[in-house]
Amino acid sequence: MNKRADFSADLRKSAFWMPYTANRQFKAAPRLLVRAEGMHYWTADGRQILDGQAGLWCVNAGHCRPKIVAAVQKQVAEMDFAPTFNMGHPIAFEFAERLAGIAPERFSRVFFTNSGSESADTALKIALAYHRARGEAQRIRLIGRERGYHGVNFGGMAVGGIPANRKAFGPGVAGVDHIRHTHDLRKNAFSRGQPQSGAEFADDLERVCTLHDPSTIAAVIVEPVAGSAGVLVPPQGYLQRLREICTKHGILLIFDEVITGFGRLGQPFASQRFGVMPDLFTTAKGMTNGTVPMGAVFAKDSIYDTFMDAPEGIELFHGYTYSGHPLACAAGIATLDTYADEGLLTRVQSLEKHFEDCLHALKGSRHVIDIRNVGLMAGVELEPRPDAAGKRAYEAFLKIFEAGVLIRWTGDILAFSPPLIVEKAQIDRIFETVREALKTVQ
Ligand code: PXG
Ligand code: PLP
Repeated sequence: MNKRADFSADLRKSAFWMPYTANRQFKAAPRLLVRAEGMHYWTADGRQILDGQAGLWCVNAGHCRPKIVAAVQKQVAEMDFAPTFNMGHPIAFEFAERLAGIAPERFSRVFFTNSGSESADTALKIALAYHRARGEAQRIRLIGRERGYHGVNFGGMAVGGIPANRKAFGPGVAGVDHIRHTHDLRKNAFSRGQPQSGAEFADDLERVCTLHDPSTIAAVIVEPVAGSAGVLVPPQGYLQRLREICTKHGILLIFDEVITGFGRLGQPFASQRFGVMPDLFTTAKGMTNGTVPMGAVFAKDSIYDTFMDAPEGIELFHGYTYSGHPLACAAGIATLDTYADEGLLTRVQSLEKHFEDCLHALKGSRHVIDIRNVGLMAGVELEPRPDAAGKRAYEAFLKIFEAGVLIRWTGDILAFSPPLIVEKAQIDRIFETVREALKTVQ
């Protein structure tokens, strides 16, 4: 057993201020992961855990894949870091080319970031600067959606629509507004795949356009499938309608594909799955299989070309020290190789039906008020306890973890997003574990 596996310190005074975690509760009863391989984690006390959430929606090819490990090891020994401001290194160019190669047609430009949050802010800034570059500097408004998640930086937080992520942090960014979310339990509970009803929720964008004058709006940003808010699947026709309204008013449509990108829905990107093209889209997570932090914004050629029509000089005053970091690029190229070798970007097509059937067999289990899914993403919504929202799902999460399966919980929703290498028997095991746990959840 390796040294870290013996870790058993009292964490109650630990220096680590943990993200999105109830620090005092966690540190009093920690759950520590020390090793990972394929579909599994191992805990500090030696238990094997089936990973039902791909790390944090990111480890799409499973853990510690040999090609990726080797590529990172080789790169770190060869060239640890090199700047991309006024300098370059070959693998950043190579990786961008490879990414463009799996993107939808006419998305052949890629801007590197280090996370989904940075991708969201980068996309919003590109949208504003694009309109300005083409003489429409009055387009300064950014529109998000209720229950949207676009990371934690100021831009992404402002267009985001999860109240708890916003309320402690002041007024945010000026000129932001939101359209309504698409969740409709009354009509769409227990839908398999895209709900039939609700395309008209997209018309809420017309309301916002009327309110502000559409010529002041730069961009609308939505997740094709809302992930963090609990897997909200777009109603049939909804994304098409959003696209039409944006086109009609000259507004850029940004898809946030941080979760939906890299095969989660059975195509490289959700735009391909749903047949609706945005103008910009953001990615991160599965881009490097979670190995090294990295994100990217993909831009339509016409957007990039607009910037390149300007007089000679820096076309976009934006970038991160680590944009195109060599280790991340090495991990990313090896990730795309692994996806290609194993057909992972489309593998979900052959798993989706089995996943859906096992998932929906939870209908009728105690507390379950909705089940929803698309691709290899699913949410199971539990009825909240009176006066204790979120507690029931947390209890379920703990019981499921004790039974050897890691899943995600958010509010009173259990979320599922296993690595795309998952086998059918492992899908059975995940949902069987959930079914058993729900029998004892209060
Ligand atoms: N956009 C979307 C659509 C996301 O899902 C981000 C942006 C931000 O990415 P970074 O890399 O900055 O975290 C995300 C991230 C959850 C959960 O539990 C979801 C995310 C991150 C952590 C937890 O649902 N999504
Ligand atoms: N803050 C300071 C003082 C800096 O010098 C820099 C980058 O040079 C940043 C923040 C931004 O850091 P990064 O490029 O890693 O996002």
